[in-house]
Amino acid sequence: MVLKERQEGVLILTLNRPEKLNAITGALLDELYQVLKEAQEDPGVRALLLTGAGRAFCAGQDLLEFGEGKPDYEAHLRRYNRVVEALAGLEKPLVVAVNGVAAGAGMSLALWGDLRLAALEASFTPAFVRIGLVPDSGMSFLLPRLVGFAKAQELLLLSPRLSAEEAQALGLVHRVVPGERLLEEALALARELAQGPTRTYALTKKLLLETYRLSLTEALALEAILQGEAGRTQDHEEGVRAFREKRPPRFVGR
Ligand code: T3D
Repeated sequence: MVLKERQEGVLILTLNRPEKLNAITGALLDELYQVLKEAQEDPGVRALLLTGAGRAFCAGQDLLEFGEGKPDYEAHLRRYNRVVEALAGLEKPLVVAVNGVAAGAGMSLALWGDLRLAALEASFTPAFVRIGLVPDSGMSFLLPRLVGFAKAQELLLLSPRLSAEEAQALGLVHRVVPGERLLEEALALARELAQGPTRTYALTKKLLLETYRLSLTEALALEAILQGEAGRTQDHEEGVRAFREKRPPRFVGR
């Protein structure tokens, strides 16, 4: 259900249930969690790229997974939450290539990307409220941070279907490209990141997430601690040396 392909330092993950618009099942969540955990621990993986097979990125929870029965939502969400924690805590950059519709938890997955590209024909819809559910998979946390509280209220209560360009105007997407160039552009970006100072990316991601809940004084203290850590990396040394020698740096990710 999750295809994996390695291209140099980039791990490409493709949600692969195209006949179901890559809708999420418990089994898919467990597989995704496993793959993310392995990627986190593998020093050879220095950037990830997530996309969907077929015409959709991901239609969110598979609404037919539980047949006529109702799932125990609280228990089911624990399977979601560990994936979201793995994405949020991923110490490597994640590029997301939204190739088609991203709905519900599928939209959340897309938003957890550090850099988000969308095909011109992609679309985004929170979807939760349309089936009487509250936002989950981190959507209530991330959306107001990305678009502001007022816009998040509107998106979550009305659940419109946004075009890729509308999503870009709101800051949900960084770049919109023609569908036929999406993977090529996303891969070029992931490759660029895979050559970068991986540890520094991890620390930068951590700062961006953490400082939201901190006071200025606490945020400055955390910056100092993490700068201390970044300053001890080989990549920092190399960056400064390369600057002095007027040449591009050769980062090793440590
Ligand atoms: O534990 C829990 O369950 C709680 C967790 C919740 C997390 C969530 O993600 S809640 C939100 C769940 N997702 C949705 O509500 C989205 C439902 N789907 C749609 O609104 C639309 O299908 C789309 C906007 C995604 C795409 O629309 P469109 O017009 O491009 O395609 P379509 O014709 O509606 O769908 C094509 C097929 O995919 C269709 O099947 P069929 O008729 O060809 O056999 C449709 O039923 C199927 N499909 C689409 N979304 C889902 C799905 N099948 C199962 N689950 C889906 N989410």
